[in-house]
Amino acid sequence: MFFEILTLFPESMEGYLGASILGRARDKGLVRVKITNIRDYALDKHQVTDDRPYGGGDGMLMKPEPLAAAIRQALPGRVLLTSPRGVPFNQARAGSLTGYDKVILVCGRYEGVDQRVIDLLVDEEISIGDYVLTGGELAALAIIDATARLIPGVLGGEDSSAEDSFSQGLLEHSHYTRPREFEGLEVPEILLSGDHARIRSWRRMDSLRTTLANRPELLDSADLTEEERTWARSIGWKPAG
Ligand code: 4FV
Repeated sequence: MFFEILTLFPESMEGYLGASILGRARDKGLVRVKITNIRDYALDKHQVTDDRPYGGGDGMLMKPEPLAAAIRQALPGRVLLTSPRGVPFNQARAGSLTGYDKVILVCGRYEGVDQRVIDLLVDEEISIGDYVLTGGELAALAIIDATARLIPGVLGGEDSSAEDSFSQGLLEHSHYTRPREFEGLEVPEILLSGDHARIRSWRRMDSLRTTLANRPELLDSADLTEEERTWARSIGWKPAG
């Protein structure tokens, strides 16, 4: 899979994209990442990439010409603009992005970009959360990370996406490793039992408990057995509707 990132701060991306799992995936050729500096497409002598907003208001905007030229040189590909106005990014969207040969990630800066670039060249605006960043670079990294790790072969044996939060519509169960006792806290006995059926159901209950505590709305769309629904209600779940 090929990701091309369009940014005014290419230096801010290399570190993360060169490390650990993503770095190895690039070395293995499973993931290709090209980082393009939008300023290289600002053709005036001062390579200006921002300007004041029509209609007044604070802050600056990304000029259309350099951005449009940078996007066009990267085509063909699925063009995503990272922006707080965007459709919420989630695990399902990460999964569907693996279906594209190339994804082009446009990193906004300043107050945003000229709307005409969005109308002419952006396939979708995508948001990683209801807060405002100084730039879209972190959002682009999050989208690449969440998508790349779903590509077969990217996660080695030590990791697997099968048990991921959201993979079963619930938050992930709690995890424990050695030592058995840490600062007075023991590992739940059942996890030491070797009884995999009982361990699986403990983990399922733990996922339900954690999901009810942190993301109760997920329970309404999760695929639960009748027994799990009864148990979830017994610990306080109030199904919507
Ligand atoms: C953002 C987000 C985000 C807004 C102004 C870039 C910044 C600046 N991107 N999810 N939340 N972007 O805050 O994706 O242009």
